[in-house]
Amino acid sequence: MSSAYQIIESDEDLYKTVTNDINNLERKMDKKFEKMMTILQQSIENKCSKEIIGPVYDAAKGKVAKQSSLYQGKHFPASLALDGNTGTFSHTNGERNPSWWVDLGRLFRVVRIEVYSRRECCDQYIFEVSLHGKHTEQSSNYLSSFPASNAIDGNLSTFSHTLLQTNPFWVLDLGTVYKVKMIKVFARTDCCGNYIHDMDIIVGPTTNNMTLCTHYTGPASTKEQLVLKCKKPVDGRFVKLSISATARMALAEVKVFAFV
Ligand SMILES: [Ca+2]
Repeated sequence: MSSAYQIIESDEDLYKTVTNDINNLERKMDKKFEKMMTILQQSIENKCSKEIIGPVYDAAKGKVAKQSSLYQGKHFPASLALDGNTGTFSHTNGERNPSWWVDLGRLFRVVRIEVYSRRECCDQYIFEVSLHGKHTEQSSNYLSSFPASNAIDGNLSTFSHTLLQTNPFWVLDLGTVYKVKMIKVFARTDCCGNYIHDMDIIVGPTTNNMTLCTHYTGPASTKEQLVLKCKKPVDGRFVKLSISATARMALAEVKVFAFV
């Protein structure tokens, strides 16, 4: 056997040895890789079970909500849409692009948003129409210090007052049409509550198109607060109180309530 053949034979042995070593190494690496992948997979699954696939819950409960406006500047805040009670509701003013939003406090993976509409609408709710800054008139002024606007200044100690005349009246312009259901009339607190009697309350979209809301015979007492409900809701922008007699009309305060 020549020396050249021995070298080749020796190289074959070396080749086999190296090949075996490589195969062994690959198997070890495969096992380690397999183990790493198993650990990684378990890690992902654990994370998913806690943060992604975990139990779905209401992340908005108790969080801070806001909305683009409050109805009449004070009613139905955004938080009423998160109080867990479907009998209450949030409500904006009538406006362009109204919006409501909630700050969840941190990042969440949101999977579902449930929105509930008002359960009962809308005849269940009447609310005071803000009269601040609204236009008022009366049939005459007893004195300049008793203007018609004294009846909507929020102060029970000030009052409007007409002259003694036939069919005195007081009229309010709400600025927009409401579905009016109730009027509260506050008599003077110092005296003369009995000035309020035989009073018609009429409501309408224009002063030429008015409908009787209700009639109050009276007379009222000093400091009395009259709650006068329309027999049925009346769509109106103007609210007029008039006495069908020769009388004075004096009103400490008037409040109008309408359906939302
Ligand atoms: Ca007043």
